[in-house]
Amino acid sequence: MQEPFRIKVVEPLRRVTREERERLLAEAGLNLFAVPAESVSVDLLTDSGTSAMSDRQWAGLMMGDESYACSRNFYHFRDTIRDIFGYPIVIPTHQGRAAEHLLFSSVLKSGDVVPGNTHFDTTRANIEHQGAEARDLVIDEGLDPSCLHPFKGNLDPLKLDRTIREVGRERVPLVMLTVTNNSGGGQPVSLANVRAVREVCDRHGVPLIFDACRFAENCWFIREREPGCAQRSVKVIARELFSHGDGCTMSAKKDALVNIGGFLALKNEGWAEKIRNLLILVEGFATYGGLAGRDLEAIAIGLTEVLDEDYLAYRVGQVAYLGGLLDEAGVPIVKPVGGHAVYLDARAFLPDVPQSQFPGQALVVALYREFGIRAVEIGSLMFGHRDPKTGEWVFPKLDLVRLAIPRRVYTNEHMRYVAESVIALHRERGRLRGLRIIWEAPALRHFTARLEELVRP
Ligand code: PLI
Repeated sequence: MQEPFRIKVVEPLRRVTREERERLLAEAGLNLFAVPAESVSVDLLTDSGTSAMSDRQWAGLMMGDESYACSRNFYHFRDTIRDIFGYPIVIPTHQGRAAEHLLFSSVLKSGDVVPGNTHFDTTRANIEHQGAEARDLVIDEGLDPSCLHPFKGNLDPLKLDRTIREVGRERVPLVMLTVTNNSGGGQPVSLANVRAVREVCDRHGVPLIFDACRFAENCWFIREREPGCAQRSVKVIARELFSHGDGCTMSAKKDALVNIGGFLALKNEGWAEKIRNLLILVEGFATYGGLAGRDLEAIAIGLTEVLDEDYLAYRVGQVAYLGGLLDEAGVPIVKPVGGHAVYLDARAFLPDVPQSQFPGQALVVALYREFGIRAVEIGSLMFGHRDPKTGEWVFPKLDLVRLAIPRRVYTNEHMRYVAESVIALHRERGRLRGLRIIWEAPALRHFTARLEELVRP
């Protein structure tokens, strides 16, 4: 589908030579988070905070009311969220992880367990920061990169029930459902699954909280794939989805089409007072939460725009276009293609590089060195850790490379360049080497780790 917008402002891309990229990679310790963005040709590191805002959103910035308390924009923000999500309590935060931090510091205690489909890295880290355990219970199909299940983000209700029984209700303060399931390949969760998860939660009296980062893309998939949903609007589907939950966290940097912002929304007051008190301590007053009034306005407008079905058809279509080109050429990708990104299956791409040598990161390094494309590893570097009891390395089941597509930023010609580059790399895959870590931080190591290439035996 053609882009349902025309381009009013452009940002030039600099040409970067292979020699320059080689030097920058060496300086960055083979970590793409340390490479200057200006030296990247197509930046697919993340779809987070990288959207192009619309003319209406830019106009909204000019309508910012920067009063300290109860600014006009807060009411627009709050009412838009109430309208879409149906949760009356709306707490702005400066981004998604701040909402997670506020929620988890207010409701978790050491030894708790938080079941979810697949926790995103900041979610997991914030849960672990409280001494609790983040437990991933995605359906088995979600762990098989080639399985064509339409809702591979679903949380397995049986595993959930078993987990709550095993650990005891008192150690499970909430269940977290991430839509779409980012760490599991950007795969959607079905309405039927949400209802089933809700049933299990009700049986045990456990609240259900959504991580709503990519809710519109998730609801688009529901409309496209779930029986009985084709005639319903994405907004109506979203209302039903969230009606089964007790609240949500959201990074507005995804499906609110803005460059910064987030929120926490709740159905009832239970946890809200404690959260608001903490908000005032660490983020800001309850009506701005670390954001400017103009940011709240841009989010309110973005949340409405993201539900436009022409936009969603184009958005999900562009990601599918890239995935289709790669799949046709035999490049191993996670299928079906997710909502915001195409995920390369690094273990299948580089079968000779063991997980202990970070096949995903090896691919990420080669994509930048050869083609100036920046992607992100979601695999052994991000999630690998030593078992606290045995000291053995534990690696995730999937080693993925995510090509995340910023919203409304790149054209399909950019997508074709990316596809041709990945296909060329796939042909040359025998030349790629594994990596080893030479420095790492104790948590979220993928952001700052330094690595080097292993010498071929
Ligand atoms: O980057 P934040 O703090 O606004 O949001 C954190 C966050 C929470 N949940 C999920 C599912 C995310 O995807 C997420 C952030 N994602 C990033 C940065 C990404 O690159 O996917």
